[in-house]
Amino acid sequence: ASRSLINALRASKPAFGAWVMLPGALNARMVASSSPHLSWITIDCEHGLTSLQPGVHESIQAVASLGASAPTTIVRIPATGASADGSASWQIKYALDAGARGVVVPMVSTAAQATSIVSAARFPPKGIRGFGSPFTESIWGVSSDEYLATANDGVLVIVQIETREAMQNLDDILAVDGVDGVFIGPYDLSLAHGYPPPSPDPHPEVEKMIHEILRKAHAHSKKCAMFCTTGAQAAKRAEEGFDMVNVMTDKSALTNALAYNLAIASGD
Ligand code: 3PY
Repeated sequence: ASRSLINALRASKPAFGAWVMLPGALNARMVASSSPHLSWITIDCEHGLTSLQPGVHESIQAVASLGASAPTTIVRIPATGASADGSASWQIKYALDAGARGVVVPMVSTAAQATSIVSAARFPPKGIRGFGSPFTESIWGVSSDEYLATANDGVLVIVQIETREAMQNLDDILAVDGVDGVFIGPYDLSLAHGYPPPSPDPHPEVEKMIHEILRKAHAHSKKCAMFCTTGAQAAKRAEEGFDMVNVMTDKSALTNALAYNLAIASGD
């Protein structure tokens, strides 16, 4: 169901997800209907090809039309924490107005940035989110009043830890009230610290940071999410205690499956 991620997190079960890089509502719906093991999808507007308007609206509507079996849909916005009071703020509004159940904000480096992001995602008096989208209630299947009453607690705010500054400010970021969880970006975290990107596993020094983030997130009672590229890697991360584990992207699912089957077909 569209609350499947929130239910899994409340039950402290690892929730597996998939990353939507390719554009189009049909693609998002196909990813969303791929497996009963899928609790959530992230529509990636940072590096992926879905536009915030109208792309995210169309994709979320298409996923929601799957009904009770739909995974929870969250959106990664393009703007980073550095613009927490500017672009990130209105991009969070666009994503949530489209009916997203949560936002992922890249490269959040300070507690002040995290505080602004929480505020952008919550209606007053908790935050500064404006009310007025005519789309949210039909996607959530509730009345407009009910949406207003439940959205603050029903929307996940997830900040990405993937910069040097974020590692220095980790405890302060994790202490911000209203941040539901942190998402580790192993590629950017590696590059920011002068290590090569994971291939597929991160450098041992990056691995230490990943485990420090996991440990500290749980010490602050926050959820910890990890980006993986294979099912085997995702199973290992779930075993290690990560709460949300991205298994792979739609783009790599497509190209890997084609390459694998073409190799078999041609006797390679
Ligand atoms: C990273 O690894 O940097 C990510 O943000 C995952 O897409």
